[in-house]
Amino acid sequence: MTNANLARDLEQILIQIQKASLPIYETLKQSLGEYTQNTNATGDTQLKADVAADEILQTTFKDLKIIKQICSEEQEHAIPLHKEGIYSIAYDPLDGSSLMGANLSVGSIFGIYQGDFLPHNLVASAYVVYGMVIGIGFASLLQEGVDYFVHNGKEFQLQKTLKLSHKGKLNATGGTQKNWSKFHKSKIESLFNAGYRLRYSGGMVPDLHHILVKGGGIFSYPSTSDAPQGKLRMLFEVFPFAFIFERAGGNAVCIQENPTQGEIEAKRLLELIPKHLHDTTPCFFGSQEEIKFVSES
Ligand code: AFP
Repeated sequence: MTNANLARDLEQILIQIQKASLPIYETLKQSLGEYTQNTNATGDTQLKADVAADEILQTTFKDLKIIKQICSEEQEHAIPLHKEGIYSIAYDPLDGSSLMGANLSVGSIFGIYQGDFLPHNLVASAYVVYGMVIGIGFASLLQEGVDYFVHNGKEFQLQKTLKLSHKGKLNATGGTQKNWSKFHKSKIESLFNAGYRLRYSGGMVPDLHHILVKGGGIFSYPSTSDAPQGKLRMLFEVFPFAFIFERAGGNAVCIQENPTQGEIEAKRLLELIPKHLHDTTPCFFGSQEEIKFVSES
C-alpha cells in the first residue's frame, strides 16, 4: 500500500473516532457513574457509560468499509465488520471509567492494525481524553510525533504535535504499593530522590497524556505479587500507547524480574505476542532516559 493510500484511510478512521467522541462526551456529562449488573470479559463490573461508549463506537466503525474487524475491551471476542476491509481496530471504549464518580478525566484508546491484532501490524494509534474539553492524540507510521487535536465547540483543530524530550520530570506508577517488588520500589524511590514528582490520577489516558504534554517522564504499571502480569491489557491499553510513546520519541518496555537470579529482563512492548485478546502485561512508558534507567539491573 502506498503512503498516500494509508494517509487517506487513516484520515477516514480518525474522522470516525472524532465523530464518536462527541456523543460519548455527551453520555459522560449525563452519567453519574452508575454500574450495570454485568461484568466484561476481564471480570470488571461494567458501568452504563462503558456499555454506551462501546455501542457508539461499534455503530460508528460499522460505517467504514475499510474496517475488517473490531475488538473491544468490553467484548469477549472480535466482531467481524466488512469482509473486504483491511484494518482491525482494538479499542477500550472508556478507560478509567471508575473515576467518573469523582469527576476526573477518562479516555478512549485505539490501536489500528493493518491485518490481524499483532503489534508489528500497528499502523496508527489514538486516544481521546474527555476532560474540560475533548482532546485527541493521534500517531501513525507516516509521521514523527503525536498530533493533538482539541474540539473548540464546533470542530477539531490541531493544537500541536507532541514530542518527548530525552528526559522529563514526572513519575506515575500504579498498583498496590505493598505488592510491588523490591526492585520496583527501589527504582521508584531513586526517581523521586532524583527530583521526579508524582502525577497519578488512576486513569491511564490522562496520566500518559499528561507526560506527553509536559514533554517527558515515566508511567509504569509493574508486575505485582497479586498480579504478576500486571493489570493493563496488551491490545486495548498497552500496545496503542507503546506505539504512541515510540512515535513521540520515547520508549515502551515490559520489565520482568527473575527473583532467584536477581536479574531483570526488559523487552520492547511492541515485540510481545498476545496469546489471548485480553492478555495483560507489566508496562513502562517514558522518555528515553527514564526507560533506560528502569531497564538496568
Ligand atoms: P478502571 O477502568 O477500573 O478505572 O481502571 C483504570 C486502569 O485500567 C487504567 O486506566 C489505570 O492506569 C489503572 O487501571 C489504574 O490501576 P490502579 O488503580 O491499580 O493503579
